Order: sequence, then structure tokens, then C-alpha cells
Amino acid sequence: MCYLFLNSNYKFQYLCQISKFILVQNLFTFNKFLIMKYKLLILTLFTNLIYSQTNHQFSWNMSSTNQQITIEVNDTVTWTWGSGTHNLRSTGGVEMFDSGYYGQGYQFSHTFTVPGVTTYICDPHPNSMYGTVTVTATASLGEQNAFNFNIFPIPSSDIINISLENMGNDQISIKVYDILGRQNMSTISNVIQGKTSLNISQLSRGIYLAKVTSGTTTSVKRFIKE
Ligand SMILES: [Cu+2]
Repeated sequence: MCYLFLNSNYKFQYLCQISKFILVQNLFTFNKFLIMKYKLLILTLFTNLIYSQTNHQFSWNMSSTNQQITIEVNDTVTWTWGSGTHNLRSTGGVEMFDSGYYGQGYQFSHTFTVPGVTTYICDPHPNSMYGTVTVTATASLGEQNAFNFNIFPIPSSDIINISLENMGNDQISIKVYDILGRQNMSTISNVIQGKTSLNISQLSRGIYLAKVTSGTTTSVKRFIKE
């Protein structure tokens, strides 16, 4: 296992497990602030990894047979035309697009805003140029955020604590979805003085969404099972 750090010359550096402890210890006695800087950097990289809206680049030519593209909601896919004249048209699923016909070097982009699967083809070459875009849900699961709540710690391996602002004692429903939008858990939980918890030890490692419903209002937050 390797870690990404900034070295003392402010250059990125990969450190592997063997040298990690020696180096971290040296740095700690050397400069505590530097350690904090590294932690912040790692946290930033990790956060960007999870929350960023990504542009995915693919080629679109006679070898683009059965392209399988998996992205998150609000990600953009850009296809770049190879030689020949092609179009790129959705044929089914949740989103619709049609690039029109273009030659080599043309770029077509589409931003996917709906979770689900969309199929597409090139009309003149339907047997060699076709594919599927699978769009996974993120915290936008319905974009419902009627009230604020927090999950901690993130990541967690067994218990997550849920604190709900402006809620005393109440009963809430908690549903847990994976990033493909599949429901993994469903439970009713008693909130006492704005706090409750959930055992997530049965989940496999990954990114999940917790959908909390109180009465008729719902909010969604992301967490990571370690
Ligand atoms: Cu084509």
C-alpha cells in the first residue's frame, strides 16, 4: 500500500508502507505543521476524488465496439471522432442525444444528469460502434435535503453516528443505497436528543448514501464504509 505526500521541496511523492513509519516519525519531530499540511492535502485529494464532476474522454471510431462507460451523475463524457464519418445517437434509456454527422477530430460531449443506463450507436456502423453509459447516483439522490443532518465518523467500519439539527426525540427511517442506487439497508431508528446511530458492519467497503426520512421530509448524505 502506498501513500501520496508532498515532500519538503513541495513535490508530490509516493511513499510505500516500508518507509512510511520511519519518514512520518522523522517529519513529526521535525515539523508538526508539515504533517498537518500533508493530512490536509490527502483529505483534499480524497474529497476531490469523491465530489468532483469529471469529464471522461473516449474515442469514437470503428473499434468503439460495445463501449462500457460508468460515470457519476453530472459527469460529462466527451467522444473524439476517428477517421470516417460517424454520428453518435442515443437509442434507449434515460437520456437522449444526437451528435449529427462529423469527420475525424470532431468532439461531442454530453453531461449525464439522470442515474440509469443509456445506450447509443453510430447509425452507419451499428455493429461495430455502439456502447452503454451507466450513470450512478451520487448525493443528488432526488436532491432532497429538507433538513440538515451529519454522519460521523467518515469513513467508518461498523457504527455511524447520525446527528440531526433541530430534532429532539423522534422516529426516523434510514435507507442506505450504494452508488448504483441499489437499496442495501432499511431501518426505523429512534432519535434521542437529536442523535442516533446505525450499524453498517454488514455493508461491503464502498461509498454509500444514507437517506433519512422524518415524517414527510427527506435528506440524503454520503458516507464511506471502510
Ligand atoms: Cu460510425
